Amino acid sequence: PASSGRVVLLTGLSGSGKSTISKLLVQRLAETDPRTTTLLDGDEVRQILSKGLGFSLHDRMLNVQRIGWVGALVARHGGIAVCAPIAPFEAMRVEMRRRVEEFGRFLLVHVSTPLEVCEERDRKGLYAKARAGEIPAFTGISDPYEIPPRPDLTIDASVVSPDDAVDRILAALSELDAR
Ligand code: GGZ
Repeated sequence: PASSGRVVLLTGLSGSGKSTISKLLVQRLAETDPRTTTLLDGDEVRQILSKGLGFSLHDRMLNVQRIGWVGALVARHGGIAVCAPIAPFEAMRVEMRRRVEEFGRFLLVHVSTPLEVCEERDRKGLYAKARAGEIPAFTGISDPYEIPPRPDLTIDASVVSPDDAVDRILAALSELDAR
C-alpha cells in the first residue's frame, strides 16, 4: 500500500520495560519485515535530538513532538519507527497519532507495568532520588502519568515476558497491514 509506513509508540513509566521491549522489537522486525526500522529511544533522543530539554510540561511536549516528527518522517518514507519515550500526557500522544496518520499508520502500546513494580526494581535508583526530592517532577511520583484511554495494546511487563510482548506487538502490526 502507498502508506506502508508505521510508527509504534511505547508509552509507560520509567522502568516499565519500554526500552527492553523496543530493542527486541527492532531486532525481530529486522529479521522478519522488509521495511527498515528506526529506534527512537528516550535516552538516545535526549542526548542529541532533545539535548538541553528538561522535564517541564513544555519540554516534555517539545521532546515528544520532535520524536513524533522524526517518526512521521520515517513512516512517510515507508519505514517503521519504534518510539519509546514516557510520553505521559494524552495530548502529546494524540498529536503524534494525528501527525503520523497523514502518512502511515500508528500503533499505541501502553506498557502498563505498575508503579509499585517499577519503583521496587528501581534499576537506576531514580525512584529513590525522586522520593527523596532530589529529582523534581518525576513521572509517577511528583508528576502525572495520564493512562491512555484507548491504547491499541496494553502490556504489563511484570507479567508478560519481553518475547511475548514483542509477539503481541508484531501481531498487532500485521493486523494493521491487513486492514
Ligand atoms: C521522568 C526522568 C526524569 C523526570 C530524568 N521524570 O528510566 P529512564 O530515566 O531512562 O527514563 C526516564 C527518562 C524519561 O525521558 P523521556 O524523554 O522518555 O520523558 S518524556 O516522554 O516525558 O519527555 C528517566 C529519566 O529520563 N528522567 N528525570 N523528572 N523521567
